[in-house]
Amino acid sequence: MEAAISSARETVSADSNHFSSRQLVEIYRLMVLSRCIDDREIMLKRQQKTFFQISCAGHEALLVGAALALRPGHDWFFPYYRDRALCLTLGVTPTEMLLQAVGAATDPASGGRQMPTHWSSRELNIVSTSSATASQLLHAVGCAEAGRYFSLHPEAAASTPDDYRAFREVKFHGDEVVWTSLGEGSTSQGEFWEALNTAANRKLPVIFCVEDNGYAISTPVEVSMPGGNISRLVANFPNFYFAEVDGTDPEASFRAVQSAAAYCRAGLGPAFVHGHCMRAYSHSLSDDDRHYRTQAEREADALRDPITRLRTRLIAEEILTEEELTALEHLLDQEVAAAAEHALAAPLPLVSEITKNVYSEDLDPTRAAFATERVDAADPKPKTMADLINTCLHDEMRRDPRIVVFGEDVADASREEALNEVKGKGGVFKLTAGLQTEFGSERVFNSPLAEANIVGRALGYAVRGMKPVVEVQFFDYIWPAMHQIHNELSVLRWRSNGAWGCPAVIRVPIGGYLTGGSIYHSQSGESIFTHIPGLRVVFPSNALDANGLLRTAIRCDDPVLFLEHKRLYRETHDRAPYPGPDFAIPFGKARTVRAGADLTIVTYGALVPRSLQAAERARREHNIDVEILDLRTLNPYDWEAIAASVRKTSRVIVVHEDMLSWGYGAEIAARIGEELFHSLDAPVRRIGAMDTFVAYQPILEDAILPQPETILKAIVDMKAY
Ligand SMILES: Cc1ncc(C[n+]2csc(CCOP(=O)(O)OP(=O)(O)O)c2C)c(N)n1
Ligand SMILES: [Mg+2]
Repeated sequence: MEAAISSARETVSADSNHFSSRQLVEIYRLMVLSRCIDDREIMLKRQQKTFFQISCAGHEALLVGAALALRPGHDWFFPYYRDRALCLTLGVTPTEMLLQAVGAATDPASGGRQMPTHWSSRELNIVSTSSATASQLLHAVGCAEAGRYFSLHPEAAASTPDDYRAFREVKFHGDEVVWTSLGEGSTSQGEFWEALNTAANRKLPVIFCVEDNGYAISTPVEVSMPGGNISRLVANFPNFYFAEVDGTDPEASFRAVQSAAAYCRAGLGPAFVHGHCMRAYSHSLSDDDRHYRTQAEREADALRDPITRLRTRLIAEEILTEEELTALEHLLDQEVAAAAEHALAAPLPLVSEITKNVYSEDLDPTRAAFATERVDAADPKPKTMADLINTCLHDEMRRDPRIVVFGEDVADASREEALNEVKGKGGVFKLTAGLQTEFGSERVFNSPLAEANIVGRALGYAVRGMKPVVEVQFFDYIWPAMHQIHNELSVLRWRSNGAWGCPAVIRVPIGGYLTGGSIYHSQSGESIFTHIPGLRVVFPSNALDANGLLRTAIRCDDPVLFLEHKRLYRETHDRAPYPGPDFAIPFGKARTVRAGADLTIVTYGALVPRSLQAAERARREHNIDVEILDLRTLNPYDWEAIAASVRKTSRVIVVHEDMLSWGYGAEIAARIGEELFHSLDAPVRRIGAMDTFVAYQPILEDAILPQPETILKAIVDMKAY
């Protein structure tokens, strides 16, 4: 079969106008092979030997045509679940597909973690995709940007044993295109429009292929979009090559994608290929389209089945006889049956390996190598947290040419010429000030005002081996990116069983105590992110920690959410001199802010200085000696330090700014209760904000957020318990 695919590719590419008889037969073989795998999977599902099925049936012609116009292992692919015929033509084997269907340990795409048809192959540049409709489009955009960056800066591809680059191989050719596809229903997602926006604006070599089968499960196309035709809606996007084709015709599909790829390779911009397919089966095996489509409609659609159409043509043009076709189909069915037997005999995944690849198996950010000494700076003047974050970004960008910084308003000035006359913006909090001026607009640039766009593109950059250090302007507005963070960034490594990783850094100003910050500029919510496996969460409380932890975040191989408390950015009490360009702090190591014998406070962020104030007063006014632990990183967190301190003091309060209920403290308190019960002389206490929003009027804000007085009162109560 591999020989047949490559001969189809060679012969098709040699003559792009019309397929020869031999080419048509090879295409038919691929289309039928795809259908045979679907049919075999359906049978296996009915026998309860597999657990889910969704088919390519009706999309085969478009996808075989498309794949023959592209280059496996050279171009990049962000497909969706219907793209079996595409992946088959690119080189994924029937056995590999069936290994995923049965959930085998040897399923090369995911090791039994993802449903069937969730494609992934490092060798073929097929990046693992999720089930979420349309989120892969932004990854394709970032991937194309990274490809362009490496071709302009090949030196950035160099590796080093000292950081994530040791594990992030870089492949680029300079003329690769990025394929991404979706159903017509999924064009309603905001991420579709966000992806088109950036691809058009930056003239990126991305082919967006809409596989229009007229339905999104049971919702017909005219309900999904005004006018019922996506080509009409996108027609005014600048810089695009557009093609609308009969996706049941492999020849028309091939020509459209070939022209699209040529346009992209020439650097003219992205392409939009709209293929009209049909759905030969119901949406998936969990759906029955007889419940919402009339028989007449289904029969009319069946007349457009691409396999029937090509079969009829092969007979009409006397390329193959009915008997020869039947024999070929039988052979393909046998080949797939053999692949299924192989898959059913394959080893199953080990329960003991469930947590493998949640995080990088290669580079542990808690390791001692990240504990480096600070060096004495020429300038001993203490710097603020804002200064030392900015300095760290400068240092790391000098050291690592793979770092790009983007987000809303992070550039000094998008209109570069303005910088001859003006100082530059560099972020609404000025944390990225001067980066564009020093490193140029290719490495530091403003994104559109769209948070999913920022995080989704970051994933695309990271899978190509780059290090995006992006900014979400306010924690309060991280929610549009939540889908990308939760369903993509954090899970990419696990779902591909370690084949892909996404070591991006997302910097986010967080928190209240701003006097007037109100509901939408004061939010906390870190526990929502510590609840996501695969994501490191960092929350420094002072300038020195922010510098050292950001360096570890940038050099490590996991995705990191780096939370920066706005109120701490320019405080005087938490300053420190510049610690040198290699100062790093390992994750998962708490800092003892104040040693004490009577009671432990476990805290982080803006509650560190407030707890310290309370502890000083407890000492002075009540002779209570409080120990304060600053966790510094929330995932991982330093359980050993907590346990050692609680064993010593036997009393503990967990203090945070976020709301009390279901907050970060609930987890820590529960674990202390479970594991340190016999060391406790009093129940574990928690202090957090009221279970409400943060109000604008300062007297309300003061009452809503925890204050030193609240902490002091709890200390005194606890001691008396
Ligand atoms: C973000 C998201 N919402 C909902 C779903 C559930 N879902 C899976 S496929 C689908 C319909 C997709 O229709 P379309 O884009 O036309 O693709 P088709 O399946 O028809 O090829 C829906 C609603 C999902 N997977 N992801
Ligand atoms: Mg559809």
